[in-house]
Amino acid sequence: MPSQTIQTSAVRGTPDPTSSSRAVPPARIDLGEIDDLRVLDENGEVNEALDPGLPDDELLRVYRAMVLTRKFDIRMLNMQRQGEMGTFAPGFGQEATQIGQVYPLAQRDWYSPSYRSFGAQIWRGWPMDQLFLLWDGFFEGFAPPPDVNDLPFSIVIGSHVPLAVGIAMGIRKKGVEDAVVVCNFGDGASSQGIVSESMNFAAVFKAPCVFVVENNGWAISTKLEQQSGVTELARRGPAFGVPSVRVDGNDILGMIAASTRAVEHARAGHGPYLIEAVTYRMGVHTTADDPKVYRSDDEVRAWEGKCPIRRMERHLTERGLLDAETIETIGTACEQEVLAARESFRKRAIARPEEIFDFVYEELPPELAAQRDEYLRRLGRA
Ligand SMILES: Cc1ncc(C[n+]2csc(CCOP(=O)(O)OP(=O)(O)O)c2C)c(N)n1
Ligand SMILES: [Mg+2]
Repeated sequence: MPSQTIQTSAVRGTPDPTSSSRAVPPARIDLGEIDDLRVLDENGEVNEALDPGLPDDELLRVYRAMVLTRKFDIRMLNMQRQGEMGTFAPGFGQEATQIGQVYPLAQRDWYSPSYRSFGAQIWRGWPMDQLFLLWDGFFEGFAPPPDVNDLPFSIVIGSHVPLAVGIAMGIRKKGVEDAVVVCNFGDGASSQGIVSESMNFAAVFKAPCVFVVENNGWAISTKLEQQSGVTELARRGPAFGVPSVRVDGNDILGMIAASTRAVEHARAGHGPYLIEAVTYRMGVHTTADDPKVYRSDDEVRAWEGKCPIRRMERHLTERGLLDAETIETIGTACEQEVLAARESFRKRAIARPEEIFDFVYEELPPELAAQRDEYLRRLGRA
């Protein structure tokens, strides 16, 4: 990405000695150079010089992970529309961003995600039946599985970013291992003050934390341009002293190259790194949203041609690793895996309505105890 300058308009209230109508000359802000990264273009062509060079079985593994993510996504949306699932945040279109950001992590590393991250969570080892439980409101869905060093995701946007930096500081202070933390958040979250504070703190104290801002252009119905003075969000990093890269988030190989570079940097003790993954949310913000109200069909159509899965399919077909039959076989196997998880979820999803009284007070106040008794009577359970 070339150096960019912004011209500011005249500063309001600046005294002009010669004329009240003459504006002061606009100030220029030099935003400096930022790396722009794309390995796999929309036609499936690879830039050999930047290719992270994954072996064939790994290429197929990341392709399959993206397909599984999409199958899970579509199934969960159908379940929600049929009344079997709670409100959730689909990730349709952001599969490469998801898988790419956690690809270089080892088991000892940590992941602190926001809510649109089930693709990465599945890659990290979260069973899909547990993720179904989670989105259907069962609290046991939230607990990270044993041996998975993840935090439960955050819905309060930006709130999990300082926690990620805190974990990274803990790793650094203990000084016993070279683990790193990856933390993702959206373009909207990036405007929260706590995200800036976290990046600054991480830079000063060299916390081994990789920040991934998933720039999908929208924070619900708020366009990026309406909430950020700089729309290439990677440009924020250098101001904090955080090396940064802007990557095509629909390019799985670009994402893997960027996150590998960032994780190696943090692991080597050089401190944090910022990845801006430029992507697009193809579907609804959550199942409670209707994006037709605020964005055009043309905008969505323009992104259809950038589909991360289609692009990888073209590339792997060109390499002789996929053909129509294997694409079909992988798709069917992923679908079967999701359906098996749904069966397991259905067995476990036994609602316990009385629980709503259980977790606020250690000892229930008398008026709530009375309400509980009445509620249970009405449910026919007492
Ligand atoms: C602190 C806070 N304010 C407002 C909300 C309501 N809210 C939920 S998602 C969202 C938009 C977030 O957009 P972005 O960070 O770009 O992530 P995306 O949903 O696009 O992945 C908002 C405002 C919230 N969850 N937390
Ligand atoms: Mg967004």
